[in-house]
Amino acid sequence: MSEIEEMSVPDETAPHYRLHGSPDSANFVVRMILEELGVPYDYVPVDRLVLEQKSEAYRKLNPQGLIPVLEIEGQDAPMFETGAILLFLSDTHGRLAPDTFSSERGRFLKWLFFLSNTLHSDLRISFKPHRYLKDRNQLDVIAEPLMARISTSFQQIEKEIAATGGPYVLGDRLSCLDHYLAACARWAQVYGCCGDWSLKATPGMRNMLEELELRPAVRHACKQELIEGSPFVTPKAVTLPGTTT
Ligand SMILES: N[C@@H](CCC(=O)N[C@@H](CS)C(=O)NCC(=O)O)C(=O)O
Repeated sequence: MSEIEEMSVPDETAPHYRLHGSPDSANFVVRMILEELGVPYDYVPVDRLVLEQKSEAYRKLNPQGLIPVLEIEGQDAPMFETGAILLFLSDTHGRLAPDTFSSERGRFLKWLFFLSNTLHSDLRISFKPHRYLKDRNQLDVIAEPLMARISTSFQQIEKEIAATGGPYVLGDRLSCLDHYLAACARWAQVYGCCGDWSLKATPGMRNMLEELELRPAVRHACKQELIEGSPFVTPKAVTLPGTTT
């Protein structure tokens, strides 16, 4: 059975999931993984235009007022933090992450935390830099060093792909790292406001993104997230009012 066929087998024993999100926000990563795993889930739209994520009701799910949240049947609290959700889903379904005691586990974990703590966190600043400045006119102060940090992070992953021989971050094995990285590459190209970043200097990553775009689960997730065309290699922003990361 090919990997793509294998991805579409539904897991009948999966707990019930409710994903809260808004088009092309971090829930996109979680949705790609749910689609890859072939597990059923409900989707609860959060209207960012009216700042629904900051409402009292939503903050009961995530006190930070951030998207996404995944409610999981059998868990005693809703989950937030994209990286944690990916780890939970991959481990629960035994796919898209190396097993706990495998020799690749440490490598997987360090890159998952790197994506979450460093790359995604820096990207968040680049999407809304004014939140980190007293004065909007001070954007120049952080724009260049921030973009340098983001480019360096992508370069570090590019080097890892070269070291493992690719095509994926872990080498020949697809994992949720690839989906998380792909979304970061997408957002860096369409939503950053501190300078241009492109795939020109990361050919290994570009190759992985080209493959990922063809996966039925990824294409289905994009459709649900209102993402049109090539999501990662030549991405276009979702123009729905209120949609930015
Ligand atoms: N560290 C969080 C970051 C989540 C995040 O940045 N969410 C954005 C959407 S992509 C959000 O909720 N933005 C709305 C806001 O800041 O009010 C995670 O990994 O889940």
